[in-house]
Amino acid sequence: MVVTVALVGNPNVGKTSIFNRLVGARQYVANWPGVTVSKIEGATEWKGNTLHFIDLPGTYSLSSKSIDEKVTRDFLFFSPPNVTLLIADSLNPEQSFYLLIETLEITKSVILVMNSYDEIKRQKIKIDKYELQKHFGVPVVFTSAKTGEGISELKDMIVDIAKGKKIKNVIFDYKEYEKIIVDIEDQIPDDLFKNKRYAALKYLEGDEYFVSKLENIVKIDNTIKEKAMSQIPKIRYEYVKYVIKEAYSGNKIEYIKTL
Ligand code: GDP
Ligand code: K
Ligand code: MG
Repeated sequence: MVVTVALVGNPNVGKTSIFNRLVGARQYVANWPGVTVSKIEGATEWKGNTLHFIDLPGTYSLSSKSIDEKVTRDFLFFSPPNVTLLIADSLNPEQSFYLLIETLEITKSVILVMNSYDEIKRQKIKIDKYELQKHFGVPVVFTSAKTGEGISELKDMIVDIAKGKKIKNVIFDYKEYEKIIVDIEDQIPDDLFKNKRYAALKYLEGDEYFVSKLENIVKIDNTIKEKAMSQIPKIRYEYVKYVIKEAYSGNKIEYIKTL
């Protein structure tokens, strides 16, 4: 089978290094339509399957505030790949996990790639894979783009996910905002968005695109909306901190002490 695989991650987490490990020299660069952001693609054969990779622009969020965020978000939302790799920096997971939660709101076919695992071992930090899997509802692969560790396991996992391997999904809970999210979802016409929950959430967060699509359709209290805009990212960060505390042990790196 042919599998399209997108690489998503914060800047500097090793996305391009992992991409190079996956595809070797078989890559080509173009531009995304209409913008001067590079579109890097490449393919590899793996156990009778063609894996086609797209290295998306590095981003901290998917709220489409910058061109890079918008290219990444629009690609995931409008041209969903079969599998998405969330490349995380294992040494600095907070922002990576935040982006993971946002990515999981668009697609459930995500693999959490815990990169720079060589450094984790060197610094004698322990990460419990099963805690990460349990709390995020995604399969986890530890990799090092430096040594090549985990790359074969990652390609096997990509094929498994593309073939429909079931993962126990976690529905992220926005607590007191759940009622408002459902209220907005109910006001969205069926033919407008397939993923109404995502549209509702992004509308609440003030995302330009979803606001423009929904501002004349959805009626909600303005004070609630304003509060939600700042609280929703906070709820995600609280959860990220909780998961890091559950999953990380051994030698503590500085940021964990501050959580
Ligand atoms: P990108 O911005 O996400 O595409 O990140 P790059 O692939 O350009 O890598 C950023 C930096 O991290 C480079 O200096 C890489 O050599 C380094 N790097 C990437 N992956 C690893 C890894 O698994 N282990 C270690 N130790 N360094 C890595
Ligand atoms: K790095
Ligand atoms: Mg890069």
